[in-house]
Amino acid sequence: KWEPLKNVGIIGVPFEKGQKKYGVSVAPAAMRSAGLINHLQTIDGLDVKDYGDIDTTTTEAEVKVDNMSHLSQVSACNKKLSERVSQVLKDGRVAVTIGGDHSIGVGTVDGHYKVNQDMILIWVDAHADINTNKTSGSGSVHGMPVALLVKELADYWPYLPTMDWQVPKFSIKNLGYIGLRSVDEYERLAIEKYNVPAFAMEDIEEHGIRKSIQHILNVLDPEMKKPIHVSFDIDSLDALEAPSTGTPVRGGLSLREAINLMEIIHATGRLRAIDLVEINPALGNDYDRKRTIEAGLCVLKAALGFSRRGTAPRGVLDLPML
Ligand code: EXY
Ligand code: MN
Ligand code: MN
Repeated sequence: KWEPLKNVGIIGVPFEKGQKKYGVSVAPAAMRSAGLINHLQTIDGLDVKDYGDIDTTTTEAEVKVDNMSHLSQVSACNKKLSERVSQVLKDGRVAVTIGGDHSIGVGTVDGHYKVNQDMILIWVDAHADINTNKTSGSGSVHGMPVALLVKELADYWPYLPTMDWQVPKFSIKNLGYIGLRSVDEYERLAIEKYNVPAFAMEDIEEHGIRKSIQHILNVLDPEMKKPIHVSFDIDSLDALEAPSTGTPVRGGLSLREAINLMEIIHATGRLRAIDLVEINPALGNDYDRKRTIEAGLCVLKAALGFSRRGTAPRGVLDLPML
């Protein structure tokens, strides 16, 4: 009964304060000039609306929270983003969010949750992004969004000024991971404590990408009736496939695995939101940049229904005659 939504809404988030390197905020513009909208419009029957970029020019005063950089900017950006994502979903469109660093996952998931309380979340990443400010080695919020989102970890945070708009209600029971290969000690503890279905690279080696995602979907939603949110960090891909990213880790997903993963999720008909984050066009050479952006486009296209088999022209039954 579930059919893939044929309408999508694009949101750009030129934000990079969730980590320390320059450049990840340029990704929405780089993706647009690489023809993002046109690429998606070539997908059979897809209606693409561009909701533009979130205004990330903030005037917020800095707030001081131990081992948490730029919290007020992260908060202000995510508040706007959350509202925009909710709006796109209420318009009946799949919310396609182009980051930006992964701290923007707070806004996308919050905005999605406010519309679909039964949503499940697939976090595709080399990293688990489930540090608190007490467990993080970097103080960068892009390593913390999952811990900010889930209600089970709410008590592990101090009071966070400026974050009152975001009340964590999403349950960690609705979260699954794919692609992990750089997980901090306390992150691993959290995964084990809450029994989060987490397919690290060695699990994907063992089961293959199809069985891995099918297992996660089956654990999170055995009745196959819940809306799906995919938060796709480009560093889930092998560093050879996506070199232009701030925290690359070698030995990751091949582009073929990632495309197949997205095709499988598309085929459920339940994908309602996808984030594409951590593309940093300022890192590497021209070739790295082009390769990384193309990989991102391939992932989005697969998620939104592009078929590698090709698609015959609509309503046409024969080849053109002489
Ligand atoms: N776990 C490390 C930290 O918390 O600093 C690295 C996090 C990298 C986060 C990236 C983008 O997914
Ligand atoms: Mn991430
Ligand atoms: Mn990552």
